[in-house]
Amino acid sequence: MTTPNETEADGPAEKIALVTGSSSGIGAAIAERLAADGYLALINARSENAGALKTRDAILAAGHRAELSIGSISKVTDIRHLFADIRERYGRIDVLVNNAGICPFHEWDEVTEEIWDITHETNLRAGFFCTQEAAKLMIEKKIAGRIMAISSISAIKGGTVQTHYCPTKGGQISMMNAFAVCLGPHGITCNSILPGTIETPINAEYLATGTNRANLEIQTCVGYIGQPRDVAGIVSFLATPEARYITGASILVDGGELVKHL
Ligand code: RM4
Repeated sequence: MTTPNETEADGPAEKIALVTGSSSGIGAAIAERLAADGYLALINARSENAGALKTRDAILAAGHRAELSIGSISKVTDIRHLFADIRERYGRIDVLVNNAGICPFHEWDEVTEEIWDITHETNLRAGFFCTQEAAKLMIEKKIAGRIMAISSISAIKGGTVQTHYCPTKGGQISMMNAFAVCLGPHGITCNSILPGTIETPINAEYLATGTNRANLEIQTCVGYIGQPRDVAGIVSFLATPEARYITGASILVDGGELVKHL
């Protein structure tokens, strides 16, 4: 049996990393970081929007490689199209970061079936079927790949306006754990990253409201809110051969929010 990450791929030497939802925020920072690490970063967004173009152009301007991989991942058929395109264009995938996510803030008694469904489709179901497609291609090409989910501290900690969102984040962890068991024999690792509050468009309005920012800052050990690059660093490490023995792990990147009891 080959040692994980020592398998030889039969595709081109170029390594491919797909980051779902990478037109802004944490996803964009991850794509930039993986491109800086030498991957051809595939920027995914629902449509060829300004953010996706900006992310790609920033990577190219830095002298690294990126291409757009546009397509919705909310329906399983769309996901299969996206991966068929990746297979045709590159013939391989080395890293999949299941990052796409939404967090429509709503009080628990205002959550409708539609809000529940779209949150679960985007945050959990899409990650499952992207992982299924990526893993098939990795196994076929004998690639000791890396699969990650950008979960959240909210998988563990409740949030007043996140009752529908928290279970999607918990689900991502158990899903990565289950995939870690299935894919470990192929040298593929599956891990979850749990960011705390990170400054991104998803929470820009929330952070700008009243004392929300100050309240969140004080909840951390370090006294400030994290930046997208703080999450990109751990993704970068998990993608390396040095991280071959880390699988089924849940890694907090929260400025110590979870351990600080006020
Ligand atoms: C996170 C966590 C953060 C919030 C985001 C939108 O997973 O709960 O505090 O800013 O969701």
